[in-house]
Amino acid sequence: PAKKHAPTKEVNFTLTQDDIKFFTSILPANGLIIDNEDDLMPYNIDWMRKYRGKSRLVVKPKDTQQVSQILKYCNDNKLAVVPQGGNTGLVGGGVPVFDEIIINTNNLNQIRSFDPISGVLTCDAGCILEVLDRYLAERCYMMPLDLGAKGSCHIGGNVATNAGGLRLLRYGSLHGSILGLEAILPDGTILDNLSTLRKDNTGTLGIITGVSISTPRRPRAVNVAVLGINSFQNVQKAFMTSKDELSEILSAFEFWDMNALNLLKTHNIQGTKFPLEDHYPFYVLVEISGSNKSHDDEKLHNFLENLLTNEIVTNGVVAQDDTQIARFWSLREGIPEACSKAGAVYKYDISVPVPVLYQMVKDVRIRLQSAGVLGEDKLVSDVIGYGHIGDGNLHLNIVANTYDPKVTNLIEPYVYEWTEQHNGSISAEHGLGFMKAEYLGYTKSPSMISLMKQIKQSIDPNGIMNPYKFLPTR
Ligand code: FAD
Ligand code: 2HG
Ligand code: ZN
Repeated sequence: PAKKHAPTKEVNFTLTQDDIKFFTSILPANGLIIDNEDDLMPYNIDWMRKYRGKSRLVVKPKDTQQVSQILKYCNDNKLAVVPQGGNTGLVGGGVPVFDEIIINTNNLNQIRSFDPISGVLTCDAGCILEVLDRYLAERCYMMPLDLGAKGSCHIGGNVATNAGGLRLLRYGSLHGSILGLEAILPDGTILDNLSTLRKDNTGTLGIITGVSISTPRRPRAVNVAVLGINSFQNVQKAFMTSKDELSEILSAFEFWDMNALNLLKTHNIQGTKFPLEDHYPFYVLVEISGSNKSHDDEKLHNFLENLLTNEIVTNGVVAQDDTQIARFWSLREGIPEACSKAGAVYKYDISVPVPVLYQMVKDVRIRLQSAGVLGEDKLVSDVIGYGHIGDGNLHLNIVANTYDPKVTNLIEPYVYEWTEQHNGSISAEHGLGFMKAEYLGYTKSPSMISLMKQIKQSIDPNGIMNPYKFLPTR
């Protein structure tokens, strides 16, 4: 992609025969990939196909000791590394920029313990989120986070990015549920349960190998409604009403716009059958989770009736069974996939006060239209707004045929400046990664950045750990 401030390579890396000898001596044949371009490709390129590195080596350690040995060797020999989980990150944090060695957590996939009384789960960092949730479901518990990438992302990657997701509204920030971490520092030191590492959410200070997490009891009664709404003003009113009327059973409040719906239909995501027939400017998915099905469903029905009577929503439907609940959710969760089908997608993940949240989408549309790049057969085909209203988190997706510097320059730094002017954050939940490293100044003060650089320097003096990410290089 076009980068205004492309980094220059800082840490040299030439894979020698001695290096290969070392890695093959500690890892089994299925624990590493060397120099096979086809096999390396899925690890070198990110989910959006936007960031592509040229690593010649992927290592897949199977335990903490191996991660420690690998990092010690890399540090001693000044070999740069990038930690990688499920590679579903959306800011280019988990793929190499140049030829850094990829340390992938696929083989760190053991559940270590679960205590059914406290609900505390301890597991390897490479466990897949959905696998953990299924394991917990059998024991009447659940993971305190859920996101569209659950089938691939690893809990270590979730913790490293402090992923938000679809139920942050109910269960809070993931870091609030993390009780302890096991992590390896760049020099190979194993830190066991060091609580200060709770704030190591960048993947630039160490590699998480184990996670201890407090999990909530799985609610017995869950239901979902989808609403069709005519204005963003009314989306906000519906949110306020949901807090009033659903209060303790409210577990998600998500929105998307009509453009997102059109894209879902165009790409027929999951054989999309939409619950509401007409097209509305905005859609909202409300989820409730409680313990008394008939009582909770009655609350949801009353809530919907109240919204309809007061003309806050134009239409609405409540799911009739678990299959419908899953189908409603698959619409919301399918939007990133639909956006990625067109060829290229510019993703911005911003926090702003809810009243101005959708204004960003409108302003970007106007800007791209005035520049003559938005429309059918133009560089940009669509500008989509969706996200987690409950958390004041907008996902702005700009759908294009290809990543083009002309488009990039129209959007960046415009989007970041807009966010700053509206007292927001340029990185609500996806992290900074490679994408936003040079823009950290929009979110943090110079003194804060300087302190962060000092911390990084003291823990990773050779700069081997995920270089070019998170912190500005200049
Ligand atoms: P990767 O992509 O592999 O890595 C992400 C970052 O973490 C990189 O910087 C990497 O170096 C670092 N890292 C990975 N593992 C470790 C480790 N063990 N130790 C140290 N650092 C590590 N995010 C949200 O917040 N909310 C959402 O709702 C959401 N929905 C998504 C939906 C889709 C369809 C997709 C594709 C992504 C979504 N994401 C969402 C992005 C989200 O950040 C990731 O899905 C997830 O948290 C990353 O996990 P991963 O294992 O794939 O990490
Ligand atoms: C979501 O909420 C994810 O679906 C992905 O955070 C958002 O792709 C995006 O922009
Ligand atoms: Zn999100």
